[in-house]
Amino acid sequence: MDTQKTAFITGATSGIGLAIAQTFAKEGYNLILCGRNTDMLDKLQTELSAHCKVATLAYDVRDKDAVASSIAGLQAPFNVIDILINNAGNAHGMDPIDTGSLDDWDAMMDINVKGLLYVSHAIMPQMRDRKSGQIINIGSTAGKEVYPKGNVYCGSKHAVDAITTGMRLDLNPYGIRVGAINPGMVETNFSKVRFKDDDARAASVYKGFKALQAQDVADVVLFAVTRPAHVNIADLTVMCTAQASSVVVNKSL
Ligand code: 8X3
Repeated sequence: MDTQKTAFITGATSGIGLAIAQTFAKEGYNLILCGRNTDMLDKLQTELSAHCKVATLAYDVRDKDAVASSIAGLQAPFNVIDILINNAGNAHGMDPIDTGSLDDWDAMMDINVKGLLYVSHAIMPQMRDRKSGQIINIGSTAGKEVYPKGNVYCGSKHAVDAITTGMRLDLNPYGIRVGAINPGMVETNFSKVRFKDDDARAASVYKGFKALQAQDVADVVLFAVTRPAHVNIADLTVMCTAQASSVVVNKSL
């Protein structure tokens, strides 16, 4: 990289976000890493500082005041954010719509949708004023199709899909690149969270085939941010070879 860019990554302490942080660090991006797990944020800051400058922000993305004040409080060089990776998000529960849990629904809409908006709201104005920047929202195949019992999770990811398009339209006058990377099944702690620490049920999701790994998605995100300035990866879906749709997965490969 000729000039050192700064990337802001939400949900950076595990899974896809962690892989993006580690990948970007090795490429020399300065990093602002966000998450709730302060121990992991401290550990990452120590580890990744060997490669780049690292700032950490510990907040719950659902807390709009904490999001706004912690981003407003960033000092140089972290107050100029070139790349925003809206990665934080999860599934909570997998129930038919008529028996779904309100707490699960709140968590998914608050984190996957409103959290993304709160963070973006705090960062988009500086990109607009500088007339440069890149925003990548980590969507999902669940934002492209709806599968049985996916209901509200799919709804939250469809919202991410629509919001990504809205951002691209409204930020177009300012030369800001906006795109979504939509992974299919990725073997992280995603299912462990979805199934509330039922390890056996979570492990069964990825049995019998080779799912995407977090690093596979991080590689795609790195590809998106290393394109020339006139190229915007607007909408990219990535699945493992065994997966053809949300419900068609070949477990005999
Ligand atoms: C994760 C993909 O199919 O587990 O966003 O919902 S899926």
